[in-house]
Amino acid sequence: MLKKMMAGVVAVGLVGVAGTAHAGKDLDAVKARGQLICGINTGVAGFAQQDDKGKWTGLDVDVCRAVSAALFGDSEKVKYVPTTAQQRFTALQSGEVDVLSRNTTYTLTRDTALGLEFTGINYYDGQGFMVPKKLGVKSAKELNGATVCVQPGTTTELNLADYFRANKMTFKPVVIEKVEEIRAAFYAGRCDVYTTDASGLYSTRAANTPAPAKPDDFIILPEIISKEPLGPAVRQGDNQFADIVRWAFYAMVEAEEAGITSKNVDEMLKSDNPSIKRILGVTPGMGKALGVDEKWVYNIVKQVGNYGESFDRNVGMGSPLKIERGLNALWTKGGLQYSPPIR
Ligand SMILES: N[C@@H](CCC(=O)N[C@@H](CS)C(=O)NCC(=O)O)C(=O)O
Repeated sequence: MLKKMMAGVVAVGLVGVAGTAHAGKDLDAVKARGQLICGINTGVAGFAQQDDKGKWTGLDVDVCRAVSAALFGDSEKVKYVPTTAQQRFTALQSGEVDVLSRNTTYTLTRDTALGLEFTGINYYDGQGFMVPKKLGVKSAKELNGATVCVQPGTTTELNLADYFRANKMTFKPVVIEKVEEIRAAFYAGRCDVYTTDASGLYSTRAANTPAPAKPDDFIILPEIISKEPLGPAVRQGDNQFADIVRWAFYAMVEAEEAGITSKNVDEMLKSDNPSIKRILGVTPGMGKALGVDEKWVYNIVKQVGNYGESFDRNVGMGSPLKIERGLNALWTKGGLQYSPPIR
């Protein structure tokens, strides 16, 4: 086994030295198929949701679309595969999906032991608690003894246990895999508290509160108990494919910073700014380096929009969720969204 691994290491090393790396097997498979298979969640409004015609939209869906635009010049060459929190890693490891773009927290063990490669962070989040207003609870510190609804296979489950232990409180978990069932359980009062990423709480409250209850009947407590950097991931083993997924997302962030939008991108093709010319492929080189068409960023921005446009449309002020940019603002505006230079 060790010998085999060493042989692999030597082979990889040689390819690297020779600089003649071919597209890896994942990228080859995607290209041969002419379609990207993207694992998404089963339905979290603003992140991945399906309309009555079967079309998926959302912030996580836009990452899939950006990768498709970079690869095929067309953002719609994507097959979407809904995955629960528990199934998602197997779906990626087994090759059922090429990429996972599904409110998945980037952690050490997922990046190593699970064999994933995270390619960016498309939403900086943290875990929160939602409770019915009528409980009169104002702080998570008042939750001692509470019944808490939580999805298995999540960082949520782990943080929940840590938080209660650290604060010397107890809780009774109600563990339910399917998101629609956990929502139903919470709204039916089977648990006092629903805990997940704050984005998921905002989304659930805005889109899934069943009438006659109103979103305002529920509050999200002020404590954010964890870091949940959510981002796309691929399997380890195909660096070029990982690079394309990584830079497809960065391109959206870089475009926002450069002021390139889906509305002005055609005008921007005429810009004299050397950086914009490079980003949009007017000055060639970046596409070649990544192994995609020189118009890759143009295609992403024209068809999907820049990161700010995607954020506003799906989860921000242009959406029912009305989430503030907060940590997801560009670094130039006090946030954490930052793309390494496209050069
Ligand atoms: N970010 C956390 C939680 C992710 C997660 O699965 N959250 C739930 C609640 S918002 C979800 O997406 N459910 C949708 C589904 O199961 O399809 C993780 O990576 O473990």
